[in-house]
Amino acid sequence: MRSLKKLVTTIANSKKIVVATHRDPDGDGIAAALACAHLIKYYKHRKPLLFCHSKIPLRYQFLLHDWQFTRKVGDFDLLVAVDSAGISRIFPRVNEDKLAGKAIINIDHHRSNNSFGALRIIDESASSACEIIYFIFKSLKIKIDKPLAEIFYCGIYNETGGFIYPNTTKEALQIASELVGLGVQPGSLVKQMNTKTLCGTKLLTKVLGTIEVKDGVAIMCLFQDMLKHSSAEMSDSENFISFLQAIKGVRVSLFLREEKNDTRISLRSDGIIDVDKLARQYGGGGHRLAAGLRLRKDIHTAKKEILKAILHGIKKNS
Ligand SMILES: [Mn+2]
Repeated sequence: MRSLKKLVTTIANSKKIVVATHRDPDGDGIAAALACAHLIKYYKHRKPLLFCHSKIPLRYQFLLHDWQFTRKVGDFDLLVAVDSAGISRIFPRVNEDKLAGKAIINIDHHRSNNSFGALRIIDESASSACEIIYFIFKSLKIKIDKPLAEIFYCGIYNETGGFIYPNTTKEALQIASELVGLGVQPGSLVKQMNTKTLCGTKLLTKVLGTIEVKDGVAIMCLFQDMLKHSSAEMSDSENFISFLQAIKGVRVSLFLREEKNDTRISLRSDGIIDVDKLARQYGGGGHRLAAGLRLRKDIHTAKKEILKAILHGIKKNS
């Protein structure tokens, strides 16, 4: 409760506010930023700036209505960071001087959160960043209208993989039910969110062609030329990894994406290894069963290195 009072006074005392989510944003990160922007607009009667280093994927753009994210921040005195375990997840090439003297509010649900910022509202047991912000709205008794209810629903739906991941808690389902009570129509909302482009679907067929399964580990790669040949975008591949973890006998999934200067790696586990711990050894992080990292190495070297670490972890734990 004390942190909520501080949250409200910090917002009230700030002039230029930026709400930021992590790069390569997922539905929870985008929705959490939008929900926070609504909260700030409620108190300040004007819109804060919304920042994301990456482009917002097409399938989430319907949530924006008259909001937009910018990829440049000017001067500000308050940064509200959501769904981000560290500042470097928001600003990849951060200049610490730029943040000196600024107020920072850190709202997150990642265990790997490195506790940046003067005010931290971090709850590892929350299903999603959206769940934390939903409870902030409830505690402050701020009315949630239908567009905002849709934002919360999409965030929680996305982070729980459509209410199937282990973070699908009683609270998550209860909030979802309350949101439906506020007018959310899950069927049409989820249809909008799950819409795929033809290019994205063609990309999927190419990426699925690379699947290998070895000793309970499924591996899949996305190469730059696949993007070119299918005219798809990297963000079209956000949920591709779910195909790996669904394969019978697979305990850990490794999805590697070749980017311009590095390799982006997503990991999933059934619990046999803690992929958050593994990712953290390489500067990444996330959750015990789902995490990610980037390696400044080519995709083939990255694959060898991470696969070795996974197999080592499995051997140690079995
Ligand atoms: Mn999240």
